[in-house]
Amino acid sequence: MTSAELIAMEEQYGAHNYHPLDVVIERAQGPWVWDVEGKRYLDCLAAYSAVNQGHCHPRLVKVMQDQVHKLTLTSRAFRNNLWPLFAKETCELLGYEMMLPMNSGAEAVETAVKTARKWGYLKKGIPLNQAEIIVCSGNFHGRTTTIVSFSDDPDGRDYYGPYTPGFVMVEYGNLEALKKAITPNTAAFLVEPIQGESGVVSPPSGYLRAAAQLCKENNVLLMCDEIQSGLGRTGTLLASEHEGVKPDLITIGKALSGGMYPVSAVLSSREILGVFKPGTHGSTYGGNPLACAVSREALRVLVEEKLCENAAAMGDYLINGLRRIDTPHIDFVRGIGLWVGIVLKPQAGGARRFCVALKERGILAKDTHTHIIRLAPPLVVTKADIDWALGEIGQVFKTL
Ligand code: IF1
Repeated sequence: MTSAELIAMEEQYGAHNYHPLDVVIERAQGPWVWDVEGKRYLDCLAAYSAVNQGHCHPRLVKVMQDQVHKLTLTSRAFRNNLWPLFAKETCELLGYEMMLPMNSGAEAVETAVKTARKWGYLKKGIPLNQAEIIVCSGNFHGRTTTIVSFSDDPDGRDYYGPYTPGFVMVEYGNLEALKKAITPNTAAFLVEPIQGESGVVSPPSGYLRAAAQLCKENNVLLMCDEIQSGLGRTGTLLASEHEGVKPDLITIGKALSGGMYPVSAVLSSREILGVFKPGTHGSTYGGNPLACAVSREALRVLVEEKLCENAAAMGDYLINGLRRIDTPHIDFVRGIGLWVGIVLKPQAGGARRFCVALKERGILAKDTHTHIIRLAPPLVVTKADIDWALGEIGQVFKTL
């Protein structure tokens, strides 16, 4: 079937909760994808950083294939031989004592919210049902009814009420606002070290470090959502490392399985995750052996192929190259590691038309917040790939 036929079918039978670019992808390898007509594109979204290791990484494909013949799901009613190893290796790699496995990112964030509340009542002594969690403006943590309850994005939030209470929003990057919002009932501060959906927005330097200190002084848990920022994207295993911060709790997902399968987790201390007793939380697929097998390998690939280092080096190279593009349309380029936002001037006519033009030239990128082109290729991209992409991007800015 042709792209046009498949697009028409999707529009007829698929709910319209997305507005994808009109490219119908059929296969992929590393940072490259091919559409049904055989045209090749450089994937500069990497499935929102889920395929940091590159598409269809041979080691991940092999592990998936091998494990699928052996054991895929036991449920947590019984033990499996891989969950202990996945838990131990992930805790050791990221420096935490304990881990709770889920599937989607939203489920990991829900787990973090539950952890904070329960810790607040059982350990901090907050009066029952009074716990508050502080969140940031511009946040994106997922799409469950509770999570959209503390979003300020009208598209993601409107008409899904009644909303879950217990969340207080402060301006992202504003330390004074955070200080003012903390009360004796504050259980946790939930924050993305860098905001993806807002167009790769870093808070002022020192913010996360000072926030961590504030949390410590007030016995408030610092919970960092590293689902998108973590696992190499910014040039380090966790984005919070850039500020020398070790959060009390982190959520990870996306690249945890290298795009093979939804796997997410919450990592924290024994003291904090110890609030969960048998029967108080769980998931049918959480910690399943197929997920454990592929995620163990996905983490090994990150480390052994030095993908953090490559993200840092290639990210600098990409950002510098973009800053040299001579065009009236670009206001400025920002980013960290291989996570880059090209912020266009208002008169450029919006980022979407640039993304459509980039697609025509073989580059897949996603616009965000109207005026920002986001580039976040798999961390396996090479200097040659980026040189080629810079040439094409330069041409797009010349012709539009
Ligand atoms: C969509 C954004 C990216 C996340 C953080 C939790 C989740 C996400 C920091 C939930 C998910 C995605 C999902 C995707 C769009 C997207 C996104 F633009 F909306 F913000 F990546 F930039 N925490 N991010 O970024 O994880 O439940 O989806 O596994 O269309 O919803 P999930």
